[in-house]
Amino acid sequence: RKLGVVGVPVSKGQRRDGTEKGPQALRDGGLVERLKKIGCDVKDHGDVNFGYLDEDLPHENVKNPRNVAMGSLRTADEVEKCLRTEGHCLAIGGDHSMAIGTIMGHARVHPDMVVLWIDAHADINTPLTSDSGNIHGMPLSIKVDQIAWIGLRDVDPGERKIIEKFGMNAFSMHDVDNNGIKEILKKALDAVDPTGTKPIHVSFDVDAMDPTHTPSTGTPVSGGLSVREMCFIAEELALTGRVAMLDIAEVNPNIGDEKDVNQTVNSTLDVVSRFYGHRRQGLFPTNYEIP
Ligand code: DIR
Ligand code: MN
Ligand code: MN
Ligand code: MN
Repeated sequence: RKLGVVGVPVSKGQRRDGTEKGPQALRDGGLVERLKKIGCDVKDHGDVNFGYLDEDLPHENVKNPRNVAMGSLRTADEVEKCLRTEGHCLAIGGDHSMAIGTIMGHARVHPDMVVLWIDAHADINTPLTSDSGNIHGMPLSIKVDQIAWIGLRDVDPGERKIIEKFGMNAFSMHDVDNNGIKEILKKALDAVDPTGTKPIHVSFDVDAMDPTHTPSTGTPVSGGLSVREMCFIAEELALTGRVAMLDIAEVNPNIGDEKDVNQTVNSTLDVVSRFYGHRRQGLFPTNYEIP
């Protein structure tokens, strides 16, 4: 199957440098080779230009508003082009403000798409509810019923208030512990796509996983999803055949030592390949015969 890769090297959506190196770390970890090996016809579009303005004063409490906004528009254009040519787009970031552009680009191509946000954080702050002023905590400020979360365990008071006020579909680690990942994934999918017909946008912040698997990330929170639970999510979603777009956010090679970075990249790539058909039960190429 055809798949385009777009690098989104943004780091101005949060306070730590390093996520701009996420796309290269994932490529160096063998992303494209791994996808080709499982039969994907991969085209790497390279990185979106995140050339930064030097002067970017905060707007109220929001940090780097111009840089993030300009990069997001370029991201949206590149994602739109990719989806129109390859039909499937994998966006590798970059902090999670990358999703402003990827969702914008995706929505231009599939206005009926729904979002599964897999993250320790809800990222639905607005400039009014945000304590940090970091845009990576705000990319979802516009969506209401086309989104479900899985993996939450660090939700700000204003975010919780928004979720309850609008009756949004937020599944925390408590829910995963209570019902198991299979049931929670089903609930999340039923909530956003009851007819099972819509294009799916998966936005995967690697801090959704436990920091033992993905230590090199800016805001780790203990008690996260295991690689096994993430692999299950990815395999099940791959079986729907409807994942049009996948974001990988918040890999930060500046955090931790070399071992931490390798661990983070490898756990992430193990999951990514499951989104594209690499099943734990095993695979064989078409026409393969036992020798
Ligand atoms: C926090 C942290 N809720 C904020 N958000 C993070 O800054 O708005 N998102 N880390 O991934
Ligand atoms: Mn291109
Ligand atoms: Mn996030
Ligand atoms: Mn997060």
